[in-house]
Amino acid sequence: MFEILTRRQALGAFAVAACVLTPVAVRAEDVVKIGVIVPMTGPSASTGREIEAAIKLFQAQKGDKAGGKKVEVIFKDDTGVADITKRLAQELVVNDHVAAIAGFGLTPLALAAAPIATQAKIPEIVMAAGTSIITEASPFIVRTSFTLAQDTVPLADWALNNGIKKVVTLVADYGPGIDAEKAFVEKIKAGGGQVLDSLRAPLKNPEFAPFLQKAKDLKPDALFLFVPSGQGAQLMKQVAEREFAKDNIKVIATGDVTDDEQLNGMGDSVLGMITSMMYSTAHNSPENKAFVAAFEKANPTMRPNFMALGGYDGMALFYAALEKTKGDTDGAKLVDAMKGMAWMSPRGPISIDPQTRDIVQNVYIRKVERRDGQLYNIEFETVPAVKDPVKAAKAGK
Ligand code: VNL
Repeated sequence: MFEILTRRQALGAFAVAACVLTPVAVRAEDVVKIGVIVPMTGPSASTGREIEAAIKLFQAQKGDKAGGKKVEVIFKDDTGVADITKRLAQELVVNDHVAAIAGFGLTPLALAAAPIATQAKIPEIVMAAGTSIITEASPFIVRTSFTLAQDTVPLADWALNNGIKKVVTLVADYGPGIDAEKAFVEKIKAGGGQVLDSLRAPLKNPEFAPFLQKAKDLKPDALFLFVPSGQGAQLMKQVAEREFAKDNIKVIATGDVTDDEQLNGMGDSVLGMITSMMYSTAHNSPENKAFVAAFEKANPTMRPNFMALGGYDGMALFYAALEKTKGDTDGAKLVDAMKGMAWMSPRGPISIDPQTRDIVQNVYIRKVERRDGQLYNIEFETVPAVKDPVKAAKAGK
């Protein structure tokens, strides 16, 4: 029903409306945009979906404000193609005026964006890719994922301590695979072990069978594996067909292979498999239990894997940096704020190495077990506060 308002009533109503409206209407300069470029289609689509889900969860939990600014996330699908990553990064800088770019599902994609971050002088938060060299491609790169060497060296130590002397390695033939191979081979040799062969399978449409047969024929104590997230199920199916256990050959890997996102579908043949990684869905901490419960509630068909953590913690880092600069989006100031930042993640305690801008974190040795009818990577040993060994070795020289 309409009533005719007195002049005083009308003014009062207007004042109330103005009060209500002011905090809602956000001025353009109070909005900070971050462009997240990930593969959401193509062979690495699960990496993009995990990161997107984790970032959305972070904002649902913590709100969209940091350092007095409203944080707006723009998601872009690069389909896993480096030229597209680069073009999207350029568009995000030029058209959307983003304060940072983030994501990067594969090493070549992270590297393709590096010159854009350098030119635009904005942070590039690497949430997935794991080749050591990446952080050296731009002073604006900060990493919240992991490096392959970081996860691999503790596994090589475990192998040496568990009677493994002769090994064969099989990795995906590109940056992170070569890093994993190098880290494993160097450590095994330094520990008095023997490397019978180092095999590399193509990254695209890999056919693992001939490599696995060759590895089996060499009769090592252990076969070490790395393939990127998304390829583990296919690899482990072919591993199962060869029944390595019958020849007393242990199959060990980085956690990329027994990826939580695919693990449950791999079947009983992976039971007992030993891997190393910086995150397991089954990580036993109150922070992780709360994280997994919230993630699975928001995404009932998904399990958070290590990629989700890269996204979640990358967002935490961006928020914390904005808080520290009090909303100043100057890229160099944001990167400076990120250096040395330390916090408790669902994966355990983490920090950003102020010298290298790489992540320092625990690495866990795990065993695949069935719990409540589901397959999980159950952690049984913790190597605390591991730095990227490649950069640590360079610094020591
Ligand atoms: C990379 C490393 C990608 C580890 C991954 O999954 C992974 C990379 C997509 O640096 O390309 O599990």
